[in-house]
Amino acid sequence: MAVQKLKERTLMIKVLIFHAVLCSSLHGCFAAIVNGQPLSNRSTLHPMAVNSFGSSVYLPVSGNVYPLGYYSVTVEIGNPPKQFQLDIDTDLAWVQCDAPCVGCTLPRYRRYKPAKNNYVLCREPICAAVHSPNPPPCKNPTDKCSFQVEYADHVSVSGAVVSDIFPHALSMARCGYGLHGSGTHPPPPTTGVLGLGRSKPSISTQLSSMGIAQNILGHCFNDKGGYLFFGADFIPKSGMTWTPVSQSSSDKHYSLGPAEVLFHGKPTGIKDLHVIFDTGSTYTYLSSGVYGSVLNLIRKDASRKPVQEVKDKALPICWKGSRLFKSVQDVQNYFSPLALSFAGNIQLQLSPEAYLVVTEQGNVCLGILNGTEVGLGTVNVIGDISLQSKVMIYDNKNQRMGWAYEDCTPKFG
Ligand SMILES: *[C@@H]1O[C@H](CO)[C@@H](O)[C@H](O)[C@H]1NC(C)=O
Ligand SMILES: CC(=O)N[C@H]1CO[C@H](CO)[C@@H](O)[C@@H]1O
Repeated sequence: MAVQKLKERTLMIKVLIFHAVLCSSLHGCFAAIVNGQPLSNRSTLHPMAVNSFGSSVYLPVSGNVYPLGYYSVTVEIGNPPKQFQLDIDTDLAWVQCDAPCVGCTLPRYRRYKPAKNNYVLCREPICAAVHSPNPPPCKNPTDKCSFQVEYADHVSVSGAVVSDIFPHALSMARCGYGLHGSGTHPPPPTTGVLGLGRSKPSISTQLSSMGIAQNILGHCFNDKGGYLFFGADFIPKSGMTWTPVSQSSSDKHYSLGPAEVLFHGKPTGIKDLHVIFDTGSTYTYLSSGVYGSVLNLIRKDASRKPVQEVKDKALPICWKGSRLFKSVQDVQNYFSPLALSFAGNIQLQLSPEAYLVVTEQGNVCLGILNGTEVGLGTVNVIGDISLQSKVMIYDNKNQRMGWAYEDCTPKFG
C-alpha cells in the first residue's frame, strides 16, 4: 500500500533537489537533483531532451582524472532554465543554491534559487523514500524534508529537499574551475553533483519509473571526457562481461565481491576484497593491508625498470624516468597490468593507465591510494582512474553490472 502511494507521488514530482543549508566541511547552500519530469509531461520532455535517442538519454561528459580530478555534465534546471555543471557521483546529487552561504564556490547569480513551493515537506512520501530504509528525521509533518549526505572522507552536506523542473537533457560542459583538493570527495569546483546511485530517488530509477528509459545507466571516461547514458541503447553489442551485483539494499553503491587481485595476469594471494564502484572518487582507494601489498608488488616490479622513486606534490608515490614522461603511454613497459578477479573468473582489467597518472612535473604517480588514511575502513573504492577506457554498465533492471573495453570517444557532438 505504502509502496503504491509512493509510486504515484513520485510520478508527480518534477526534479527533486536537495537544498543544503548546513554543512560541516562544505559550508553553505547546496541542492541535489534526483528526479525527472512528471509522467503527464512525458510527451513534452521527450522531444525537448536534446540528446534523447529511442528510449535512452545520452550526455556528453567533460573532465579528466588529472589534473582536473573530476568528470561532469551540464544540465538545465528550473523555469526559466539555468545551466548547472554537475560533478558525476554515485551518491546523491546537489547544486549550490542562492541562499546565505559560507564557502560557496559560485557567485550568487550562478546558483540555484528555489521558490517557496519547491520545498518538499516531511509528510510527503518522497521524503520517506529519500531516507529509506531509515525514517525521515522529522519533528512535524509540515517541516521541510531535510537530508544529509556523508561522504566517505568525512565531508558531509545537509539541507532540505526541493523539487523543480529539469527540462532538457543537455549539452557539453565546458567550464573549468580549478583543481580538486585532497580526499575522495573534496568540494567540487562544479556547480553541483549528479547522483547515479542505486537508491530509490536516483535519476536512473526515476527516468525508468517515468517510462523514459530502462533502469540502466552507463558511462565511459577517458583523458578528454567521454559520455554517460541512461537506457539500453548504448550497451555495446559485443565484448560485454556481465556479473551479478550484490543484492544488499542497504548498499547505495554498486558493489561486486569478493575479488582477488591479479598482477600481470597471475594470482597474488591478495583476495576477498570487498569493492565498490564510485564515480565520485577520482582515484582508487584500497584498505591499508591490501594497499600495502599492492604497493609492494608495483614497487618491486618498478625497481627492475629504468625508473626511480621520487617526490612529486601531485600524489604520494611517484617515479621519474631518464626523460620526462609526457603521457601514460610512455610508461606502459615499466608497469604491469593489474586486474580484479571476481567469482566465476570475471575479470576487470586495470592496465597501467587505469592506475597511473603522468604529472605536470613529468613523473608517473600511483593513482591507487591508502583508503584507511582517509577513513574508508575495509572498503575498497574503484574510482574514476580505474573506470577509464571502459564502458561501464549498471543494469538495475537485471541486477547486474558489466563492462567492455573501448576508447570512450563521444558518439555525438
Ligand atoms: C595506511 O594508512 C594507515 C592510517 O593512516 C596507516 O596506519 C598505514 O600504515 C597505511 N598503510 C600503508 C601500507 O602505508
Ligand atoms: C499535463 C500536464 O500536467 N502538463 C503540465 C506540464 O508542465 C507544465 C510546466 O511545468 C505545466 O504547466 C503543465 O500543466
